Amino acid sequence: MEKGLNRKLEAVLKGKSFETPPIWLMRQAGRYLPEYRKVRKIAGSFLELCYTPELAIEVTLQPIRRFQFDAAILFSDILVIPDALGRKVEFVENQGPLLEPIDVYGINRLDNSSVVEKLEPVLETVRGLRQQLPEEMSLIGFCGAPWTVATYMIAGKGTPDQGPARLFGMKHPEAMQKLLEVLAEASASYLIAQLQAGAGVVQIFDSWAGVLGDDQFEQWCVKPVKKIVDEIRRVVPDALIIGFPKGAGSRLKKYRAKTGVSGLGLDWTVSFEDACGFQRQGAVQGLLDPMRLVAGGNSLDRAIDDILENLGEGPLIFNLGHGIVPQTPIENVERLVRRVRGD
Ligand code: 1CP
Repeated sequence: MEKGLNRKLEAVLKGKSFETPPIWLMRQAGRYLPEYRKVRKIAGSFLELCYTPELAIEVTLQPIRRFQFDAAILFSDILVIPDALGRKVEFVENQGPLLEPIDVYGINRLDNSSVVEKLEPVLETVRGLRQQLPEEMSLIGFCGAPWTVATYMIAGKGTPDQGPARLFGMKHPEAMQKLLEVLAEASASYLIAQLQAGAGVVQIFDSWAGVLGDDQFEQWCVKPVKKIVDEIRRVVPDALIIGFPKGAGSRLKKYRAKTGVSGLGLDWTVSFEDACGFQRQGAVQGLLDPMRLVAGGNSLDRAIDDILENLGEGPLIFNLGHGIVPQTPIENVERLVRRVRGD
């Protein structure tokens, strides 16, 4: 039998529908879990946790043990790519990532020739996870999309609307183009290596796609993601790839058609009417507002039922419209899984 044929998530990405959709949650490993906070403490720094296979495997498996999701997502971060490119990357407690902001000079000196080699500990985590997970459980690998990773490299931190990166791209269009190309090449090799190490699906997170104008969306979001998808499929022709351009709204249809991703991640601002339209082109994932999972109760139940009623007949991956937030009560995650599965 073809490997992974009995995995629901993979089947949905190939266009199949199920009465009970597969479910996993973005950021399913993380600070809302006490067992995560414990391991995080032992690891010392966040990057140390990402680069210690034994610990990264453990935190990847924690939410699977608790909630029996249909897929595990590799525990890592999108900012391991700038780290592997030799940029200074740090995660400050309760503050988020801090990087040394890159300039035109820094961009011209970037060298992506040893990115995959430097990320060997992450690949070891992927191999270890594939060995430990049951055959029917999917393993998702991931990277950040070039634009989103570039926003952190340029500003040196998270910002509300990525003003610094947008401004940089307007003042230095050629350097921006170069940065996105370097990141696309590095990300493609990294995702190919993850697929070869045992990931059955990869997701490209473009968390900041929604702050771009039309022309920039095409140049900075669609074009580099298409480059990654083309490069992956040249080496792994049947690769299953989920694209999540958060905030892309009405541009989502064009995004899937142009980039060639198999599945489309949707945030909670997408209407059911639009989501149904996208689903006619292939699998969709997401839609549930992470705040519903904090609220719980009726508000959560109604939102789950709406998604199942509107999208349950087509290829659907049940997920949030963005990552779980740290204040999410664990019992609400349990309630969500039970309701989706009809238990
Ligand atoms: O101290 C801690 O424990 C740090 C919290 C944390 C965690 C648990 C960070 C810092 N990263 C992660 C893990 C992570 N990041 C995963 C693991 C797999 C999973 O369970 O889903 C994934 C897929 C990511 C991806 C990621 N990192 C994105 C894309 C998705 C998204 O949330 O938009 C982004 C933008 C990042 C950057 C980042 N890393 C960490 C933080 C707090 C941030 C966001 C910074 C900001 O506010 O802009």
